Amino acid sequence: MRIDIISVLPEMLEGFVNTSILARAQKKGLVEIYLHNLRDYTTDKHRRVDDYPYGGFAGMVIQCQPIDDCIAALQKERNYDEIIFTTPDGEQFDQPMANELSLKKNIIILCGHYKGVDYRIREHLITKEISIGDYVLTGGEIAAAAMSDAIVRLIPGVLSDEQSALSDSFQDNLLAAPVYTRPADYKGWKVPEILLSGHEQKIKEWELAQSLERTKRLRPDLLE
Ligand code: 6GU
Repeated sequence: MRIDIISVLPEMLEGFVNTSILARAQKKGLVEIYLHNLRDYTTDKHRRVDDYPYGGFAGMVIQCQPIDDCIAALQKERNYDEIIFTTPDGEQFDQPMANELSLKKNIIILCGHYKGVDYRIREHLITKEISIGDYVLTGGEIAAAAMSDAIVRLIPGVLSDEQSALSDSFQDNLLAAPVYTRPADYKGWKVPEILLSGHEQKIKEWELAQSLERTKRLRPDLLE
C-alpha cells in the first residue's frame, strides 16, 4: 500500500510517519508513505497557496491550482483508489472505514487547512471526505495522522502479533477487556484471580464477560 499525504504543514507529520507503527511498517516494506508540501506545487512567485474568499467572507482559502497540479503529478505516476479530503464536515471515520481503506493499493490524503480549500477541488477531484470526530481542529494533519495509523496497523504483517488487531476495541463492536502484567500484586492492587489460574476456557469467558460489561456501561450505543 502507498499513502500520499498533501499538506501545507508536512513538518507536522514528518516525525509521526517516521516513528511509531508507521515507521515499522515502512521498514518492513508493507507500506510507503510520502509527504508532499503543497507550496512546492504553486506557480505563485511568492509561494502562496491561499487567497481571500469570494463573497467577502472571513479567513483564507487554499487555491485550486497547487492542489490540482500536485494531484495531477501523482496521478501521472499511478492510479489512486481514493482521493481523501480531511474536513470536519466529512463522513465520520470509524473502524469499518479503516478496514476498508487498509485494502486499497494507493490513496491520497489531502489535508484541509485554514477556512478550507476552494470547493471546486472537492467537487471535481476528491472521492471521499472524512472527519475524525465532532470537534474542530486547526488543520487536517492530525486527522491524516490518526487515519494513517488506524489504516496501516490493519495491514497483515504490520503488527507482530496478528491477533492483537483482531481483538481491538471496536473490531467486533465490543470494547476490549482490561489487561494486566507483572507483578500480580502491586501495593495491594491485585490482578483478577482468574487470569492467574491458567484455565484457558474460563479466562476466555471472563474476557468476553468483561468486554460486554464495559461496552454496556461505557458505550451502550455500540450494542444497539
Ligand atoms: Cl478531518 N479536520 C479538521 N480541521 N477538524 C476536524 C477534522 C478534520 N475532524 C474532526 N475535526
